Amino acid sequence: MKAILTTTAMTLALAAPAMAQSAMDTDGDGNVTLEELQVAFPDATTDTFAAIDTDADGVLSDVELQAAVDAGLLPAG
Ligand SMILES: [Ca+2]
Ligand SMILES: [Ca+2]
Repeated sequence: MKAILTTTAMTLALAAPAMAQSAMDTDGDGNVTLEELQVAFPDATTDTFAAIDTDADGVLSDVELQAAVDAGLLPAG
């Protein structure tokens, strides 16, 4: 799963411009926290966050969010 997500993230990083993150990053620091994720997705849990946070740095990058949408962890748009 992690390898698949990483591969997807790398592919999307080349193919897709930033989209999902900017809407969720309410404080504009360039990363999406669990709290910011839950604003957009109130049903998101810490398990969901951990599954999306593939590099485990505690925040979600645009690449990680795009990969999550692509993997069906989050609804698109
Ligand atoms: Ca933020
Ligand atoms: Ca991360």
